[in-house]
Amino acid sequence: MKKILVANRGEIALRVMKTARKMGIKTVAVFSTVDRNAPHVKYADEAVCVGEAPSNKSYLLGDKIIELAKSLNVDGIHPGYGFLSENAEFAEKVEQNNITWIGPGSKAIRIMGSKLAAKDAVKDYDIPMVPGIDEAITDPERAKRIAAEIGFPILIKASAGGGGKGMRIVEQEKDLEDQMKRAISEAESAFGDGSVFIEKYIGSPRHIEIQVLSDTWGNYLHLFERECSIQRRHQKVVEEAPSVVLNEELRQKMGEAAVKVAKACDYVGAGTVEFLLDENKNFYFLEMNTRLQVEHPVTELITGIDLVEQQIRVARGEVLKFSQQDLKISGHAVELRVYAEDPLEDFMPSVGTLEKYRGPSGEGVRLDDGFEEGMEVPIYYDPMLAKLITYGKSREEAIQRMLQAIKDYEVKGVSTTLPFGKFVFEHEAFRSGNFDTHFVKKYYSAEKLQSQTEEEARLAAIIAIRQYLEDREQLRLPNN
Ligand code: MV4
Repeated sequence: MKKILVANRGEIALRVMKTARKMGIKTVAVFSTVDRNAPHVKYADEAVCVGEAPSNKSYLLGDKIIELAKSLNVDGIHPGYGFLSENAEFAEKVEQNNITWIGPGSKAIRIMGSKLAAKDAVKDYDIPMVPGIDEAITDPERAKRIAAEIGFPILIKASAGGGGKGMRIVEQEKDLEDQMKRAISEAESAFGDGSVFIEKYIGSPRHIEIQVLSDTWGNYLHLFERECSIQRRHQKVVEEAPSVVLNEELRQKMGEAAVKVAKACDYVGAGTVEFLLDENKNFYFLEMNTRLQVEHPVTELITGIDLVEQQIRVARGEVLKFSQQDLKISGHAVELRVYAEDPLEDFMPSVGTLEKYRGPSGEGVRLDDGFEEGMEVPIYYDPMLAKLITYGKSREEAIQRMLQAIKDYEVKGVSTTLPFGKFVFEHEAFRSGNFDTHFVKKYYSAEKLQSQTEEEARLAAIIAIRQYLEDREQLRLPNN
């Protein structure tokens, strides 16, 4: 493989290209008109414009991207995350055009794109599932019987949904029929597929996911877990590896279950198996993400494995050069997603120009970003500016480095989630490890962040005055 095209933008396009370059592979960037001067375009060896700013006129134009790839003699396409990364037809077309798809096969993408198909695929593999049903349901009477069996509250989920879309909690039987009708029509209009199913509602779960990796020769590995419970509206904001709640035994069990899920769909490459972990540390398979995930760096830092390099090697048909026994967790990593959003205004996207943009650096600090000072934050795409990742020998050291890095990060012109990150990393619940997916809802409010910031400013002022008075005393500065 001599040349790869990265069908993406922003930090992930850059991140993929960096590994390609390290491996001696040439890179091709695609870009929309608003991204003409973006870092991923400047970094690439070659770059082509695919279209106008809206994604469906540029980064989502699969056929056009394949044509461009062919005309530039590209050997492989890496889709990053989002956009075309979980589009089975696109993956197929890439391969049909004799270009290597750097991702899992279309079969795995298709199965895992449907929650019911996923449940069906793994059913013979002895994987813990949330109590519930594994087929679409439309009859309210049947739903009532099933709900009575598993017990309220229950959760109605859309088979085609993902990231929490189309989910409804039902507390009692009298609401079930109505909620089910709504869920079906919502799923119908949102996904063009009205299939819904029922599960027991797990009230205070942690979201733990396992990184898996496999080659085309039948070797499957897991690279341990990531803790992703700190999220708001199904958008992750803080991730870490390893999780503080897993012991060796549970880690091994979940890792083995994740590998089985990967085997069940003949998975190839890097993928992620999501689980819920309840208060009693029972885990349940939720879904599999058939792409490189945003939060992959925390896994890279604790394992020393470059996941993009492995994706490329596997796509080239190489055998994985390490086994499960070779993999060890070393140290601890935390990640903060830095969004151009205002944490004081309910995380509204904050558009504008990066009048000042200086990222932190230092020992144990990794910054995956795709922006530069002076750039405008486009309104057309995800407003994530950067991922700030810190590493330490211990969790405490990783957190301390994170807090210092947040302090050192200078952004002017847009609001960011940096102050929110500080709030999380300083919070007692996060520090103690005693939190679940309700962390943000339970502990965060704009008022708390505001008063915390004001209190810090007040203390800083007191310290400055004290220092001034002390200096004046010692230096016998003129008292004017
Ligand atoms: C659940 C659940 C509780 N019980 N399923 C949300 C996104 C989708 N991937 C699955 N999700 C959930 N499924 C049962 N049976 C709670 C969630 C959930 C959640 C899961 C992971 C991370 C954050 C979450 C936030 C709210 C709800």
